[in-house]
Amino acid sequence: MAQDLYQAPDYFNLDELLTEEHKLIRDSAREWVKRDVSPIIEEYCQKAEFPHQIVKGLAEIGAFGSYIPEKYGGMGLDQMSYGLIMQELERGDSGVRSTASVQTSLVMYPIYKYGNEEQRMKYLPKLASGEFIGSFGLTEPDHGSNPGGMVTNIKDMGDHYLLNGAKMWISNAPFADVAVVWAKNEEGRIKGIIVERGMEGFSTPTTHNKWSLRASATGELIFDNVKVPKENLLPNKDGLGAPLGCLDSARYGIAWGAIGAAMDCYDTALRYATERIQFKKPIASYQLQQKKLAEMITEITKAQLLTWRLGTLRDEGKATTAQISMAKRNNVDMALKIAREARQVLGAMGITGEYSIMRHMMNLESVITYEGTHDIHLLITGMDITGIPAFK
Ligand code: TGC
Ligand code: FAD
Repeated sequence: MAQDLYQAPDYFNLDELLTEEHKLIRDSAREWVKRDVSPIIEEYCQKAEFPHQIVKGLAEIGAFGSYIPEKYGGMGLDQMSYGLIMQELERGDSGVRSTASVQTSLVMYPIYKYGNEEQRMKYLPKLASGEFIGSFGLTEPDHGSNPGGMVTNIKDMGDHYLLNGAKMWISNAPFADVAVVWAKNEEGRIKGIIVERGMEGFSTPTTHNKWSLRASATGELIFDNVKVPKENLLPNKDGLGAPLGCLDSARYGIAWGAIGAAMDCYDTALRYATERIQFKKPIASYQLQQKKLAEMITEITKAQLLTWRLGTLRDEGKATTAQISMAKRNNVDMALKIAREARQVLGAMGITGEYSIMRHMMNLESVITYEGTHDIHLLITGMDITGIPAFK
């Protein structure tokens, strides 16, 4: 990749709405991405390999457990800070943000929120430091948008649970040390259970040949009569609401992350347009290119304002599932459209790994699908405003 010359756009002076601490946290994540992610990420994407060497740095900048209390190894930060870190990580690469959002919102959060004190003390500090990497198993081969139909199940065997079933499309699965897995008990009630690598009958095959999120490892979680100790069951919540509660947190992070990807595409296209000469003038001097750039910064600014407000509501404990869903849907869609436009501004150069745009564009095709597809989020808004669920 060409040298990282990124300058973050802030058209409506949103920095003035952030505290000094927010800016410090954001800037240290930004510097880390510039120093430790940008120089290597293209190579790892091309190789379709997760860059394990970034795990320590992710832990150091507070990307693992940003808002989990310090007692458990987290950073005890507010939601705005968590969002800003996710924005900076996805500015580097959606796969890097994915690793952090799964670890924080989908693994540490359920253990913190639904687990008991022993489970918190056993797992959270190791996940916060990056000694353990976690994964979250909700999606199944036959149950993606409809996780409530899952067939993965646990049977109470007296001194342990017997776990059977399979999860698919699971981020971090191929090397995760622990997995928070959602399964039905004999009464058909959904429960969360912590499965550890090495348990007999538990395997995690890698999903190959992805054109998207190539620097993030994706795989399956297969459970063939896995004996899971009783103490690994998350005791404090059950039902579909338990995993959906984790998704609120992860979708919130994605709403911020997508802005990061969009800002990087816009910044790259703006610089390129001012430097690239055609017909003896910079292409930025042509109205068609200006229209593209003007629309991009407008959409980014609208998303920044929406998401800053969402962060404020979340810090006040008032953000609803439907508000988070709208921000995830809007921002990812916005980022994907900007990536496509920005790629065109770069002409043929836009398809190469010299620039980050094509990589963002391909990554965003996953981001618009996971954590609820664009369509599912439209239906969540539809249900919220009409009171009528149109999923079924
Ligand atoms: P529904 O009947 O609406 O709800 C079932 C129960 O859940 C409760 N509930 C919530 N509770 C807490 N937080 C929320 N956000 C909640 N939303 C709903 C609800 O009150 C109800 O409770 P109860 O007590 O009555 O049982 O459920 P439904 O089956 O009709 O489904 C609704 C729908 C379609 C919106 C939901 O299933 C959905 O969101 N589907 C999308 C699936 C999805 O997003 N999967 C993501 C998998 S994880 C992932 O993609 C990670 S990618 C990570 C990365 O790499 O970054
Ligand atoms: P489907 O549910 O089969 O949907 C296919 C199409 O039908 C979509 O366009 C959808 O919008 C549409 N559709 C479905 N239902 C309706 C409806 N009622 N009305 C209208 N249209 C509908 N999952 C995890 O549990 N953990 C992870 O860590 C994880 N990581 C992922 C990483 C990657 C790279 C990817 C691509 C996915 C990941 N997922 C993960 C899975 C992801 O959450 C699912 O792919 C997603 O929820 C959609 O499910 P599906 O792919 O089975 O699509």
